[in-house]
Amino acid sequence: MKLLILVALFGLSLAQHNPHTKHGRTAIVHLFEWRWADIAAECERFLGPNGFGGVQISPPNEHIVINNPWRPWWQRYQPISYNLCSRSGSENELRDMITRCNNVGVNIYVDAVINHMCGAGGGEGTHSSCGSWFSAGRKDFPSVPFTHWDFNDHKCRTGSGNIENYGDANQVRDCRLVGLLDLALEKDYVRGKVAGFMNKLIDMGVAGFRVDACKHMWPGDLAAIYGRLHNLNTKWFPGGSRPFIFQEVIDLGGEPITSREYFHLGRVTEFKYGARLGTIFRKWNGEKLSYTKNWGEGWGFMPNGNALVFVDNHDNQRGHGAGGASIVTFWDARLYKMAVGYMLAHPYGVTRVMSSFRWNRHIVNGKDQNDWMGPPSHGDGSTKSVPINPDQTCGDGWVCEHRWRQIKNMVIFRNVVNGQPHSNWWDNQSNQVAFGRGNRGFIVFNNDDWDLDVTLNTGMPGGTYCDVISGQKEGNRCTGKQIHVGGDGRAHFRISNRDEDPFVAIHAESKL
Ligand code: AAO
Repeated sequence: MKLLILVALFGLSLAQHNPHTKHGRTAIVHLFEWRWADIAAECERFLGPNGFGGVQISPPNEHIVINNPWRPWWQRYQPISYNLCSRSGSENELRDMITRCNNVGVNIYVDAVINHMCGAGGGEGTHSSCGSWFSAGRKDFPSVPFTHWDFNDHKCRTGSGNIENYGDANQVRDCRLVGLLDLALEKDYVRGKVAGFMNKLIDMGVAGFRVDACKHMWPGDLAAIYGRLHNLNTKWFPGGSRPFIFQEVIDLGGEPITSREYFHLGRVTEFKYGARLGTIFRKWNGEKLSYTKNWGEGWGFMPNGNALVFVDNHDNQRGHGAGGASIVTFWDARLYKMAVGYMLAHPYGVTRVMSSFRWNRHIVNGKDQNDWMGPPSHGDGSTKSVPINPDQTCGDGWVCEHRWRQIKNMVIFRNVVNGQPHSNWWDNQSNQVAFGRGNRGFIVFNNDDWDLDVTLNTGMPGGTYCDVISGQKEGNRCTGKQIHVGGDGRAHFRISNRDEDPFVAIHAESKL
């Protein structure tokens, strides 16, 4: 019995499932490829004031610099060292960002690329973001330092040295993912270097990590590395807080490696969520929104306490990774706002909002020829900063989905309804649905090709509420639709299928 309690306590102390968001905040945003200086400003001028809980940043460590194709976004997934200088900025800029974001209650989560270094064909020289010399051919990275002893090639049993078959768990873990030099994480020395890198960031004040390519690392090796991580910096977090860990594992079924193997280590990305939600909102394969009455675990997704969910991510918005053509992105803005709205209204999982840059999408036979294109850049390849337009949108090719009124207001909605149960479900057995979150919020969707006109029990106290999709509450008035909830909690909703955004949401703080 005593032993059991000990085991349970130990398990809890290792449990890195809590995002440690402050002030009851519930959503994080991936500011993909943003510069540190821009993120710092965004925390202060927008994310803090609008209740965002945290930012997932692009990999902060030194990476390869590639000329052909010209400075692709994915060069940052090819580490050269753990020096903290990258396309997003210097170590000083990184530190300044972490401090300024923490000071306004916005956490920073680092995208940690620890499975591998650069591609085996990455050449030799100083074409790296801090100018460190390296040789991919000799597997020599002196500024870590890693040498050929620190890589897995001796363990890999495929002819090419690459992963050839996802049906074989050994090669998925011991061979090279798309030719990337695979680190020997079983070695104490390598674990120490990786943990040192992560600890430096923890001490600087980050709240946790998105760990890249976890399917390609043995859970035991990850447990050993996570076990060496410091607690979070007590300047901003309660004593004893473990770093939040969310692990990228693509599990759509059909492979021997499952998400479940990683549950005890932290949260895991639920890729089924966006793939299925995209199919539903696109109405493919006969899917209907009304089928989502039991959305979440009822759909075979992982347990709620393990899930990190998103509509799209930086890979599958451009055909990398997994999810396929069903994934909805900013390119399908009307559907996208509804899908993100649905995610943020629904209690399942820790939610991540995507914030993208535009690129010259050019699809031939289903494949985007420009899926490599990096962020908006100057002629020398340096990333452009993010200008804010008078209407609060972003310029220069930055999409800033997180600033779209509908999405920003649903992030606030999620905070307002936090902890409330999924309630008062209604559907028309087609693509019109509604649900509430206790007595704190209510949302209605019309994804059918005809109008919605119905009176529903919202569960909300009587009064006049501002719809936060067509507008919002400003002072004593609504800039968009008004919804009148009677003393009995019932309200009448009309949503034309031709409305700019065919959904309506109200919450306790949008009441006049
Ligand atoms: C670049 C070049 C390569 C070159 C390499 C080395 O593009 O041509 O060989 O450099 O020189 C990113 C880019 C890569 C890029 C890399 C390094 O996406 O194009 O390579 O940086 O610069 C797998 C992994 C997953 C990974 C995903 C992209 O499991 O971890 O591939 N995502 C992360 C990052 C990503 C990054 C890396 C990892 C590497 O988010 O940005 O790569 O750091 C199956 C498997 C999945 C597998 C996919 C794709 O998915 O299940 O595990 O993901 O295949 O290979 C159905 C199935 C579904 C299946 C899918 C696709 O949907 O249900 O399971 O089909 O077949």
